[in-house]
Amino acid sequence: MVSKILIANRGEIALRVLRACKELGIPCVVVHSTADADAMHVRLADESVCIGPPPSRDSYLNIHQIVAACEITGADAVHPGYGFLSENAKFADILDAHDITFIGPTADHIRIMGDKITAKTTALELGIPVVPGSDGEVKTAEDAIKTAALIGYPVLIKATAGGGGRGMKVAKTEADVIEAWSTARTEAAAAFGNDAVYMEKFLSKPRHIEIQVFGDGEGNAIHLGERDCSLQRRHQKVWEEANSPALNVEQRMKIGQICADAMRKLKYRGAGTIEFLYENSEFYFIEMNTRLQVEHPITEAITGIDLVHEQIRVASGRGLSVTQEEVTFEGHAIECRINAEDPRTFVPSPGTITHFHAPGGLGVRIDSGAYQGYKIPPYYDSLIGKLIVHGRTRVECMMRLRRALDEFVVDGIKTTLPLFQDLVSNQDIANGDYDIHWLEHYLAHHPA
Ligand code: MV4
Repeated sequence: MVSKILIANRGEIALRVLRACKELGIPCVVVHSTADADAMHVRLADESVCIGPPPSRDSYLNIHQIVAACEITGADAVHPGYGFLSENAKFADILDAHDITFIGPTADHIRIMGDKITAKTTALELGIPVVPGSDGEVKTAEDAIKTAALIGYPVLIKATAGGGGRGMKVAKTEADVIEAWSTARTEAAAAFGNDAVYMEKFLSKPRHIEIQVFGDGEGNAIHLGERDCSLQRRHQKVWEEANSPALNVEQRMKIGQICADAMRKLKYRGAGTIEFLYENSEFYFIEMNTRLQVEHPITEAITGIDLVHEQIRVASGRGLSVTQEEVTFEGHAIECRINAEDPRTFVPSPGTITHFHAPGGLGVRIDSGAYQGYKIPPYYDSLIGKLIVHGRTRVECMMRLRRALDEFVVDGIKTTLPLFQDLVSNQDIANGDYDIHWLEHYLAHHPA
């Protein structure tokens, strides 16, 4: 049983986890860098430990400092949030060796999904549909030509150690494929210290749809439907929704059950997200994330299930609080990521928030550690909060979102709020008619 949780993260997700701990009556400790001494979650935590200077590698990524903070405070579990050490198998192993519970999957499952070739092979074996492509690594130039001819052009070459869009090369014809393969390998070796690459059919206009899964580590697993995360810029999600405007209930239940069955076979533990590209009514697995995701609140909104409570339950050996039959999907939810950035160029805009007023009312949730007078440090990502809106229908959700955006005031810094004002009134968005390229195309054609 988990008796005291150390939160190894910062910002809105540290606050999110802290709220779950407080509701469950579990004492919690936060660790923070010197740059985050004034953060909201540090004020609200039962205990806090300063673990180092601002750079992440000296603080939020410093495993030894975090383990020491557990020992000093008597924390017997760590919630890693997202980013930082959340998908670091070595960290999970080290906590295990210290008899500290990692609130997440096993180190082995993190490792399997962290290597994209192994992840894809595993997905295929578990019955999940994958993108047509090479059988594992493409090791030679001849192999690259042969595989591409079999798949059909265009093809995409991806680094096994990449993920999230890093280390990809397109080859449109046989004339390009050797150079693309060779460049991909060189860049992968330099970026990740691993030159293994694989090849896939390039899907030209897919949506990005991901399935939320949850396992108890003992062979029980459920799915919590999907999120459509197609609206992104440079692999940074901007707006996410659940359900996807592209799916009907039969499609949702079919892909969801495939994913839940796969997680049962894997004996997966904790929260996971299975990422798909979706094109011409077909799902194609690309990657699995073995952590809680930024956009988890839209799933919470439509299912009523607190995903962090579930993570803590499972980590404590108490299993899931619901069966698949008990999971229902009610209405529609949208999340807007409020970043301290220019709303057109996305250039970071750190500094002091001189005025802050968050919207409220029925169906409106704000996950943010921001407050009037808060100084956003320049060292970390620029997410300052999330606006999550829920309605009985997608139309009601959009009406409520427009109203909530009108109430939202953040002064003193630039934020992405004006972009959402534009998107909420856009006809394609109203129709749910967008793919992974839509936002970049829109921004190119709608300068400030
Ligand atoms: C692809 C693809 C098209 N075809 N794979 C980018 C992030 C990484 N998770 C996988 N990515 C892609 N893989 C095939 N076979 C297009 C992308 C892609 C993308 C995927 C999801 C969300 C946004 C994206 C933006 C550009 C490219």
